[in-house]
Amino acid sequence: MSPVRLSRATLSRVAPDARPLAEPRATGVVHLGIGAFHRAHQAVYTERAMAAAGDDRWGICGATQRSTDVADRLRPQDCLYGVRAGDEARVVGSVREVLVPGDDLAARLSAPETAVVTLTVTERAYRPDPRGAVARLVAGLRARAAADAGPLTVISCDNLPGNGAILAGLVADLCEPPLLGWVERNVTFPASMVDRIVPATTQADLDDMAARLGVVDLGAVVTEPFTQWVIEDRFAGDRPAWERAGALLVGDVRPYERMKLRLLNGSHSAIAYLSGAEHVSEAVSDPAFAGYLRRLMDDDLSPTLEGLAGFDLARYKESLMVRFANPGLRHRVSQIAVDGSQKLPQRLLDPARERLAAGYEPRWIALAVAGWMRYVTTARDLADPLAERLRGEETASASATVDRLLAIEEIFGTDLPDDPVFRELVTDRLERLTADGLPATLRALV
Ligand code: CS2
Repeated sequence: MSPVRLSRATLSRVAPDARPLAEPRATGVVHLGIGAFHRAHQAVYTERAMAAAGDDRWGICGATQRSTDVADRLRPQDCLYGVRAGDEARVVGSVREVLVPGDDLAARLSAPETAVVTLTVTERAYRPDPRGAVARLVAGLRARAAADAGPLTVISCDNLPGNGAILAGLVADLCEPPLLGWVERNVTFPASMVDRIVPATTQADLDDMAARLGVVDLGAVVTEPFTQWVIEDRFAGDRPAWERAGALLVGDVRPYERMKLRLLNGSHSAIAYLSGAEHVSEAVSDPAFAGYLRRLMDDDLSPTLEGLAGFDLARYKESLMVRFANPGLRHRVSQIAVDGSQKLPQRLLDPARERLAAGYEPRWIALAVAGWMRYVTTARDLADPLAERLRGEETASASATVDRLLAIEEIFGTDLPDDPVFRELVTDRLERLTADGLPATLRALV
């Protein structure tokens, strides 16, 4: 492996067609939560937008929430890093700066050149927390109001329905009245739907990137060719020309958001808690499990989607199966299994509710929920903000486990525990999974 590290000074070693498309001269975007997903998604759109529009004001200042790992990797590389999608690898040049906790994020957020803030802070960051990402954002807004630094658009890119409105509500909860008035006049919170599968980078990925670029890149990310970004067109001020990079600016994000959260993320969670596979591609290569996923999507999830007139849903679902099967993406199911208590409601429980209200049994959702219940009672080192309350006796009966977990209102609300159909379905599925295992359960049900 070449010992030379990627940086502006060593870019000449990289093949010309793999060099950055743009070299930003200002920092118009602040991003909270600069992980692999941001680097493979919004940062790529922003770079393409700058190149397409010949507008170099949209460099990104990325902030990390807890660790300094991303900063340690990117700072020595002048914030350059490679993205490989399929067989194509190239260096992305939109990130200009990485801040760690303790750095002056408020200064960036209150700089007049900053016009847009994007966030990928994961679902758990949208729980009230006076020290979390939202609090840091509010501190920045306070500084911006004091500096009278102009309007700002804040775009949540996390997998939550109505993510813009949720964020606006959390911000409002932390603002004192004069600040709240300023925010209402100067800041918008468009909703957005983001999609690109980005597995955590492995050492093998780093080695592969070094071989492709000819320089060592410790910030590399590997992703799939597919990418999608749908943004509610409600900007407070200036913005990158993201539509020139393929983003869709629309009046109403909801139909897209629901479709993606339920079909893609809902299937992902079902895979994570049920399949027992190590990688997503292995799970879907089992015909019985793939058959289950199709029933889940067709019978329980698709009927809950609306506002997609003219959209080829059958084709979308087929494309999801192909994306899941991608053998080049070593997407570990353990990565998806994290924080299930924060993911299940919008992915699987809302559609279950809607099916029940329409008089149908959400049979396949119930199996995925039972899979999650089995997972949280048997997993070691459960990564979930509710871990303490989720853990239970492995030897408890299925109905005792279902009773215990359904009672967690933050996850199941007050309606689902009261619904006898849902309770019975989940208990039946959990009994079968525990007694017979997944293959026999699928043979009996699908
Ligand atoms: C996944 C998502 O980890 C998870 O919960 O379902 O990260 C998924 O890969 C992305 O939303 C795809 O756009």
